[in-house]
Amino acid sequence: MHKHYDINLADGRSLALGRNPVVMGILNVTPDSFSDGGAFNLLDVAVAHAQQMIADGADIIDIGGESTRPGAAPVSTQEELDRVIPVIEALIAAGVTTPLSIDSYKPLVADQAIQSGATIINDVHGLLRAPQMAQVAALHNAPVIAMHWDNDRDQAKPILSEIERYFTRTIAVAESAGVSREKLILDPGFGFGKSLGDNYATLNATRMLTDFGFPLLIGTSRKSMIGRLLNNTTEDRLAGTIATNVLAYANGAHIFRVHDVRANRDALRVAAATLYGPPEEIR
Ligand code: 7PM
Repeated sequence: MHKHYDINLADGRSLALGRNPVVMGILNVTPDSFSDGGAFNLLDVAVAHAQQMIADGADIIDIGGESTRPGAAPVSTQEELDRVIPVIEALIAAGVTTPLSIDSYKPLVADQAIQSGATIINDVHGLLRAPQMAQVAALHNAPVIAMHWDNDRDQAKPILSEIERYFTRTIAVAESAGVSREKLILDPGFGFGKSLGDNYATLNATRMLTDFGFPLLIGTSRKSMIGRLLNNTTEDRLAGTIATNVLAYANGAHIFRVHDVRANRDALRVAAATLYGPPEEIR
C-alpha cells in the first residue's frame, strides 16, 4: 500500500516515511497571526504554538514567514529572516528535537534557517524559482519538499501531466546541483495556480502521484478548495480537511501539512489501523 522511504535530514538524523502517517504542523510567523495583548510578542506566541503542536503529536514543524502566499504582498528577505530565524533559534534553545522545516523559496532564508537548526527545506517553487536553492540544499545535505506551483502553465492541458512535467524539471535541477533523488519529497501544491476542478482532480490522482516514485506531501488544510465547496470560513474547514487527508493517505501519501494537528493525527491513525491493523502492543 505505502512505499517506504528513509529520508536523511540535514542534521544526519533520519525520517521514516511509509505506513505511519507523518503530520506536519503549520507555524505561521506573521504579524497578523497573533493578537498583541501586550503580554506576549510574536516570538513567544510562535514558540508556544509550536510546542502545543508538538504536544498534540506533530512529527515536523513547518515554519513560514509568509514569503509565498498566492495573492499576498511579497515580504522582503530581511523581514522574512527577522521573523523566522529567532523562532528557530528559540525552539532549538528550548530543546525541541522535532524536525523543523523552513517554508521559503528564498535561498538565503533557507540557508540561514538550516544554520539555525532547521533540517528540511520546503520550497513552494519546487527548486525552480531561484537557481541557488538547489545549491543550498546540496551544501547542507537537506531534503527538499518540492511543491508544484506554475501560474504560467497551459490551462488547456490536463493538470496531472502538467504536474508531472514540472516535477521532471525539479528532479533535473536537483540532480545537476548534486541533490540526489533520495532527498526529494513531492507536493502537488493544492490551491496554487489551480482551479477547483484541478484541485480535486489532483487529489483524486494521489495514487498516480505516489507511483511517481517519491514520497508525497499533501497540503489542503483549511484551503479554499474546501471552503468553496462547503461555503464556509477557514475555522470551519477541519472536517473537510480530514476527508482530503484520509483519502490521500489511503492512496499512498506520506506527509500531511495541517493547522489542526491533533484531529488530523487521530483521523490518520484510525485510517492506518484500518489499512494495516492496530499497533502491535494493543493488537
Ligand atoms: C495564504 C495563502 C496563506 C496560502 C497561506 C497559504 C503549502 C505550503 C503553503 C502547501 C507546501 C497555506 C498556504 N501551502 N507548502 N505552504 N505545501 N509544501 O494554506 O500546500 O498554508 S502556504
